[in-house]
Amino acid sequence: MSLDYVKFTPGFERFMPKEYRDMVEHGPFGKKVTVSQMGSFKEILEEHPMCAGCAMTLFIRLAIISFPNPEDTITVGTAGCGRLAISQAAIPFVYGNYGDQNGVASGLSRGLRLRFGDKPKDVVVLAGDGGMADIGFSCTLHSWFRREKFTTIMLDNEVYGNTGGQESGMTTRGAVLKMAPLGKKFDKMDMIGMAKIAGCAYVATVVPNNPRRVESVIKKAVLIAREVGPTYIQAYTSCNIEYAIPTDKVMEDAKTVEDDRYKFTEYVSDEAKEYLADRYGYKTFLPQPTAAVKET
Ligand SMILES: Cc1ncc(C[n+]2csc(CCOP(=O)(O)OP(=O)(O)O)c2C)c(N)n1
Ligand code: SF4
Repeated sequence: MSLDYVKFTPGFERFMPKEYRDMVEHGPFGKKVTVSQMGSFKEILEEHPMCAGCAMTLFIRLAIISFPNPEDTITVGTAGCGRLAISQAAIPFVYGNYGDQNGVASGLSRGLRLRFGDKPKDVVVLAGDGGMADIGFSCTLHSWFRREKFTTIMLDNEVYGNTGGQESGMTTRGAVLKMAPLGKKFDKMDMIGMAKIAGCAYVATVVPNNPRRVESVIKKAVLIAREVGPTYIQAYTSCNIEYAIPTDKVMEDAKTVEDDRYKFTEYVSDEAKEYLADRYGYKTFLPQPTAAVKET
């Protein structure tokens, strides 16, 4: 985990596979790339076996491009569709039992801090709504209550996509799915509210059809998790298969859902605001001068 693992051993350049040479020469490691430059550099995640048009894949690509230091980042995941793509990425991916991702990430993050001290090594959990809010719920919540310093990103497709359409706690009330034919009887879980109560220093909701916004929230979440506390991003990443969304309408659906019930929200704790402003120059978080009171 450093720039060294994406460098050639002198004298071996020409023996390396083309994919590897491309990654070293045209990849994002050690450079600052942005989502606006997509298509002009070799991405850490390019090939994957997910369904055509899957919004989750687009979101994962955007998220990985947005990592502030990809060469110093470890992703953690679990069973579910997302791992099929994340495990193809050219950065380390830790895969445990279904639902234990925030427990694994807690140990990993602590271990990396002991081993590398002040040099930031970012730990980012990327997992589905079932893995995070259902079977992994206690691991998720307890990691936040313990104020573990890493980022948790929910790939919220509002269904168990990988196993063919069971309802999850994040499915909306009334939704009819292949394996929930009578419609879900309970409300979508308020993981955003729970993240705030449990002590996350940064909490945001986002959809993938606004790449610059995705980039902005991922960067802030990862930077804050380095020193301030846990951060949580909940991303609407529709499952076009289980919700029968035509491939060419996936982004349209994301926009409709965003306008309707998945609006962009961002919560930044005061400590996190101060940290982002002081350490990383986020001027919007600097205290604003109060307007002079006009004397009458
Ligand atoms: C302990 C355990 N129970 C069940 C499974 C089967 N399983 C694999 S993926 C999955 C559901 C995934 O749903 P979600 O976490 O929402 O992710 P998605 O596939 O929708 O992205 C289940 C139940 C498993 N792998 N391990
Ligand atoms: S089943 Fe759904 S979430 Fe999974 S890869 Fe296919 S479209 Fe994406």
